[in-house]
Amino acid sequence: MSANLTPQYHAAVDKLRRARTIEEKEAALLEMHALIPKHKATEKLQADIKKRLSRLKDEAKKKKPAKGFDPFAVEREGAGQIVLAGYPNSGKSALVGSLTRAKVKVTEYPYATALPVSGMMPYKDTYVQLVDTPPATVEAIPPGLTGTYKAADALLIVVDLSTPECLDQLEGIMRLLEEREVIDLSEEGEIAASQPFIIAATKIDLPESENNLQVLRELWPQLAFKPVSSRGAGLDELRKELFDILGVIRIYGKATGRDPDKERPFILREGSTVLDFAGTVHKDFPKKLKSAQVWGSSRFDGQAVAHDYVLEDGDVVELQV
Ligand SMILES: Nc1nc2c(ncn2[C@@H]2O[C@H](COP(=O)(O)OP(=O)(O)O)[C@@H](O)[C@H]2O)c(=O)[nH]1
Ligand SMILES: [Mg+2]
Repeated sequence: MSANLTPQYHAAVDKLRRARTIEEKEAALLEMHALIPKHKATEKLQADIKKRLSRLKDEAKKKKPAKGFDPFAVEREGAGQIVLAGYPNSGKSALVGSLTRAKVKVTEYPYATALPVSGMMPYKDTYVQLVDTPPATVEAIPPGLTGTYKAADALLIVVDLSTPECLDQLEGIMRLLEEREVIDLSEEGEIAASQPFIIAATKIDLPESENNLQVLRELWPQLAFKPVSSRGAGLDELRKELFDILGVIRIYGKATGRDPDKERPFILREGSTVLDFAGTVHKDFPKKLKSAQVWGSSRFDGQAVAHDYVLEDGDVVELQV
C-alpha cells in the first residue's frame, strides 16, 4: 500500500529538516501531523510524528531550568554549527585544527580532548563553526555530548581510514548515533528525525587508506564517504560540503543610493523570501516593507520584486520601508 504523501507534506518535512529550535521543530511536526493522509499505510508514520512531538515536549521541559554553566552547550556562531563525532584518535582534532584557527590538541594518545572546542572555518565571506569533541564509542560517550550532537545544524562523522578498525569505528558511531536518536538511517527517512551528516574518511595520505576506503564503500553503499587528510588532501572539497549541508544563503543589504554592504552577509535559510530578509534586518521591517529591489538572481539588476520573491545565495537586496 502506498502512503501517497502530498507535496505539502514533503514541504513540512523539509521545514522540519531545517528547523533549529525546539519551537521550529514543534511547528513543523504539527504541520506534518495535520497534512499527513490519515489511512492504514501511514499509521506508522503518524505514530512516529506523535512520538517525536512528545519527545520534543520532554526536551523542552528539561531545557528550561538553565542552571549554571554547561560546558557541552556550545553557542552557535557564524553561518551554522557543525559538530564532529568519532572514535578516539580518528583525527577529529587534527581536522578542526586544519580547517580553523582553533587551538585543538592533536595527540598520538586517545582521549586528549575532554570538552567541546569551537573553531571558525572561513568560507567565502562567512564562517562555519566547527566543534571538536571528546571521543564517543558505541560503549561509552561522555554525558552531555549527545546534547551537543543534537543541538548542531549538522554532524561531521569522522572515521580513521588508516586502520582496519575503520569498519568497527563506522559501525560503532552509526549505531551509537541511531540509538541516541541523533540520526535515522531507517527506511522511513521521511520523518527526518535525522541530523544531516557528512562522513569524513580521514588519513587518506596513509598507505592502507585507499584499500580500506574501498571496503567501507562496498559494505555501506548507502553512505557517501569524503576521503580527506588533515595534511591537505580533500580539504577544499570538504569545506564546500560543510557549507552546503547547512542549507543557508548569503544575502547582502544595500541602502538607497549606496554600494551594497559586502563586508558581512546576512545568513538566511535556503528558500527565504524578501520578507524573511526584511525580518532578519529588523523586526519591524516586515510590517513596514513597501518595496524591494534585487541584484543577482533577478532577471535584471535592481529589479523590483514581490515580498514573496525567493532569494538566492549572493543576492543584493535593497528594502524600501
Ligand atoms: N597521517 C595522518 N595522520 C593524522 C591525520 N589526522 C590525524 N592524524 C594523526 O592521528 C592521531 C590522532 O589525531 P587526533 O586529531 O588527535 O584524533 P582525535 O582523537 O580524533 O581528536 C595524531 O597522531 C594525528 O597526528 C591525517 O590526516 N593524516
Ligand atoms: Mg581530539
